[in-house]
This record gives sequence, structure tokens and C-alpha cells, in this order.
Amino acid sequence: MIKRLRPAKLVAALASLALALGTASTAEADPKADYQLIAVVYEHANYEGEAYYLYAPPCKAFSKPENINELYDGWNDRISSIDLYTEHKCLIVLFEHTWLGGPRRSIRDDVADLGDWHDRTSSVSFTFRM
Ligand SMILES: [Ca+2]
Repeated sequence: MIKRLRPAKLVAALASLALALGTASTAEADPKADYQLIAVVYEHANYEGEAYYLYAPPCKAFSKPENINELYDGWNDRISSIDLYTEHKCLIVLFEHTWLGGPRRSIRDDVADLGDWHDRTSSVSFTFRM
């Protein structure tokens, strides 16, 4: 069963993403204002179990990726399926280790079962999907 978005959870996800990405800004404008829901990741295959919402600014070219160098809130080595919001045309790259280290796997569409990538992802990168 896919969990519904709830405002409280959205706010919490945005807050922790801002911390994880270090997006603090001195500008008056809210630096998170243009964040999009890029994907929902789940602890089990087939979009089951606990869900986590991944937000990022609009995805840019490979030369300017948005990175989450360390998955937060206990999500290290936990993701098993991914519901990708393809309308944003983002490519997600999963990395086995933190800070984009180790083997990688590119995600271009929903993945109901990550197979040998179950409970393995430790950091992710978002770029624009050509
Ligand atoms: Ca890992």
C-alpha cells in the first residue's frame, strides 16, 4: 500500500533535506521554495513499508548535480523500491557508499524491486534526465 502524503511529513522531509544538502542561504527568499518531490523511496520492495520523500531543487545537468551525501533519518542501507516522479525528468544515481562512493546504479523510472541493491544505498545524486 502506498502511503499518502501528509503535510506534517512533507514539512519534516523538507527540513531534513535542507540540513542534509547544506542549502542554507543568506538571501531573503526561502531557499526551499522551489523544491520538488523527486521520488518516494520505500524500505521494502513493491513500494511497501516505511516511505521517505526525497526533495530537491529542479534537476540540472550532470555538471551541477544535487547530492545527498549521507542519507538521513535512518535511511542508510534501507531503500528497496523507488517511486520516481518522472514528470520532473530527473535521473537518480544511487551509490553504495556515502559521499557518492563505491558502485553506482542509475534510476530513470519506477523500480518496484531493487534486487541486489536492496538495503545498499548510502548516498544519492539528482541530475536532469536528457
Ligand atoms: Ca551502503
